[in-house]
Amino acid sequence: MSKTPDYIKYAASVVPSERQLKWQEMEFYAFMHFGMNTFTDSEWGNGNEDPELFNPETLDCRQWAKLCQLTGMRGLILTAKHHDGFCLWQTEYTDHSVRSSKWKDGHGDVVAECAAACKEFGIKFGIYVSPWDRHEETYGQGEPYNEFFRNQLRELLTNYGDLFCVWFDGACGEGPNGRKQEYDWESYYSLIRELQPDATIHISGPDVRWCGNEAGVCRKSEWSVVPYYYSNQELIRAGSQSDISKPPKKINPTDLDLGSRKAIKNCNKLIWYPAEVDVSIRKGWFYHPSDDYTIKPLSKLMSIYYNSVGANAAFLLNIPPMPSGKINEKDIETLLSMGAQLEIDFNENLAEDSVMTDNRHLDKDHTGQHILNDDPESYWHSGDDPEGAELVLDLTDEFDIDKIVLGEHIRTGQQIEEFELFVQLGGKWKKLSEGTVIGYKRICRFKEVRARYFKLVIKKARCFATISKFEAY
Ligand code: FUL
Repeated sequence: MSKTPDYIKYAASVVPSERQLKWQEMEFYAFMHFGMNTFTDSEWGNGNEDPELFNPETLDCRQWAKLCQLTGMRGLILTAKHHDGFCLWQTEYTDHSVRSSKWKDGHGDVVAECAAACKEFGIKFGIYVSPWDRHEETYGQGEPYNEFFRNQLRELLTNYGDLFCVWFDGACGEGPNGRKQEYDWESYYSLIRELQPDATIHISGPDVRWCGNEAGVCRKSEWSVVPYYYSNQELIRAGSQSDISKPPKKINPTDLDLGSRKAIKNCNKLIWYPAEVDVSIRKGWFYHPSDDYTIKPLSKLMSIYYNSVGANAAFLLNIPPMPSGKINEKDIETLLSMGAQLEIDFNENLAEDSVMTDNRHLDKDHTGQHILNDDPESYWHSGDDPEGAELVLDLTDEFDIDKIVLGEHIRTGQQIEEFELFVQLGGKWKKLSEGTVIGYKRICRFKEVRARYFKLVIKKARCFATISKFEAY
């Protein structure tokens, strides 16, 4: 057994927080870009829009939440305030809000309606609040804006029930001659920790990492343990959009590998910073009638799902409601078929009542058989010699299988660096799939086989290997 280098021992010791563990289970959730831009047919407002324009006469947040639920989504994030500064809730700190609109004679509150609808349909609710604010006059003055922003945050964090996340955009289009605001990030974070301790802070925040593009593309290996450097606000801002007239940036090729041995070797601080893939179902983030024919087809959405949720990332899919306050029939149709497809694809886990054997395990409480129950805290542990460890799944009869879902027990860290998956056909093992990261979830897809035995081989791991999920569909 070769000696494990210290930097690998360190990487293996980095574990998720409780709130990150909870967030991992969200897997697939919606973004709702709705606000002033919906009424001006734009993507980035300039902050001078007349609040009177906001008038979603038939706002139906129940329709939004129900659709998310039927699509198999576990949450919804609403743009409570986008870059134009118009607030969808009854804020006390600016009159640039629903209060100054025609809608419900200024008494409406989209955040409240949306939070209530999510509760009713059993999905979690989160908020997007843009730090960049083109309307607010204190923006660029330092502390006065930081105070304003914290005050707005406090309202959102206290008046709308439990939030599963707060999404801070890195985008800023002020340009070199624009107003420059020094955000007091730490004070925003501590307020969130104080008022919503379970909420994860995304993108310009310490808990969930932006995958780096808006095209729905994930890295082949999406590591959860990465250099601390990637949570640097300046770096996130630089990678974010700064000019709406230009297409969104792609992943910088030098940032393709964030967490392999090579990528972390000379790094003295690592963090647990898992990826989220955000993409819009249409061309734009906000609703535009001219985008009605840009709705991504089911095949594209399913492929993004498999390449994000199935590759150790989360999938945040944007669905922009129309000025009426409802979601367009075309989006609904596509999303309902997506929900149905997910139901079909994961209809029955055929590994549930199976037998799992291993060629090594830490102790009698961590054998292969411990994977096959619903308890995520019950798992197989290889012991401290993970390389060459094998798990064999015996379905006890032959079934038609085209997907195996694997997951590490990430509470004890991300350990697996290379794996291979085999099926037994005609008495011989045939390779079906191979990869690097397993992490929280890895869905291995292959051409359907009729088989009884499947084998996972750990080719390389950090200090040990664990598996807490091994499902067959
Ligand atoms: C970007 C923003 O500029 C877009 O308008 C959108 O909100 C997207 C999710 O993030 O940075």
